[in-house]
Amino acid sequence: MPDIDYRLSQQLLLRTDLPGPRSRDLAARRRAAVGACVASVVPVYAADADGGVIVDVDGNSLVDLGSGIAVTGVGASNPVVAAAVREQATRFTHTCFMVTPYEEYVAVAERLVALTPGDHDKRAVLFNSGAEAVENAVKIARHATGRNAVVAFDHAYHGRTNLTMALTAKNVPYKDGFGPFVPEVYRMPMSYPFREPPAPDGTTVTGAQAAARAIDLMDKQIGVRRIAALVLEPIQGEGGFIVPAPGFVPTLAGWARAHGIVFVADEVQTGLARTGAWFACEHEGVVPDLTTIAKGIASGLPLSAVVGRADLIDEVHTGGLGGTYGGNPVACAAALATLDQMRDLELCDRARRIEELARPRLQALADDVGIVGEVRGRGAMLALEFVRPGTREPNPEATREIAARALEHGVVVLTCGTYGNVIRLLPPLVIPDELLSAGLEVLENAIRAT
Ligand code: PLZ
Repeated sequence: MPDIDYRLSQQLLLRTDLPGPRSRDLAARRRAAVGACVASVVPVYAADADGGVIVDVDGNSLVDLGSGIAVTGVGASNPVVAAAVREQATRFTHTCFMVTPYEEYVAVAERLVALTPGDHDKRAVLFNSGAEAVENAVKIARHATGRNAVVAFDHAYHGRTNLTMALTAKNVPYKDGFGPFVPEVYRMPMSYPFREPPAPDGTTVTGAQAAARAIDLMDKQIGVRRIAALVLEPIQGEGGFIVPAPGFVPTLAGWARAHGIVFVADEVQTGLARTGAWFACEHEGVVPDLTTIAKGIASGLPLSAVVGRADLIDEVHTGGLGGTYGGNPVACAAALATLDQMRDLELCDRARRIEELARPRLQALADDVGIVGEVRGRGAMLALEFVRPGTREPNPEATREIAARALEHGVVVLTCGTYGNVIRLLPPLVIPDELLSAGLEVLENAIRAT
């Protein structure tokens, strides 16, 4: 990564207990005005952020190991992105692409068509959120195939809208009491190497075998000719940073292709340099029919995309997809600048370097303490799964305690997982080495203290 001039000092510095007095005041205002249904991971309120730090309203400088859930890869106030947003906002903030189109939308589509796996004829359509991208991918698949059934996997997360809640696996907090959900959504077993029961002959289930297990169920329970789409995260995010066994994703993608089923890679969390490649599918040479992209693409301005086979996307009638804000010009300007910065700062390399720095430390710690069952992930998408000592039983209590302790010492980490027993690391890709190291040290101490 070329040298970066950070605007804020890249250091961990605590001036008050957390949350400080100003954060506590804001929390009181919030309780009286904001719906309690919206939760926040940390109780401190942000005032400024840059590189790998978030400065709160009390002047505490925290280490950010979450990037606002994998969004601010190029930093939360990247100067190139900020300048592009400012410039676009002074010209126009909105016309609606469905009314008066503009170049910025076309330019983002061109970039995504070129960047996504495969050199076949592709198209892109822009939306606002990850969930909206996934919904539209399903709409495209249903329209293009004339079929209804959609398959998602155990531990999957695809969003909070009605269709994407149905695709999402975990009940609390995402689905509980919010049904009924759309019909014709089927759930298949995932490849989860750490929690995979051994095969009947005692061997470890391979990715190809795990895929064959799902394929057999799809054939018997749904009927291959009824399936419009398989929707799969190449590495599951909210479900626990589950990296399927090698061969799982390519086997499913190949089978889908052979049966006219649209293979949708949900790269909302894995996409755009996070795993050390532009897209996680590249690690196994998988070329999806459709890819959903959001989060990192516009550094937090609301933008998402469905990108993929031109024959599928252009099969939908003109006017069939859209939305007032989809591909908003300010968000597109942010995306173009973000993509430039990812290339110019060599952030795919940087994500691999973050793994080189962090993984050996995390693994050494795991070997040393009894509660880390597995260290896994790819690039700057790494996780620790916590268990009760000597077992594989999930340990959500320790996980919560460690995350709280890390925050107390100024490091923002996120948890995830079906069992709530995974700590995930998603640092901004531009975090300097020393700050990453300081953040890891706090996390290591929190784990040892638990
Ligand atoms: N697909 C793979 O990770 C969003 C959700 C946080 P939106 N993940 C963070 C929460 O609790 O709401 C996500 C994802 C994958 C789709 C989505 C949905 O993206 O932009 O949040 O709609």
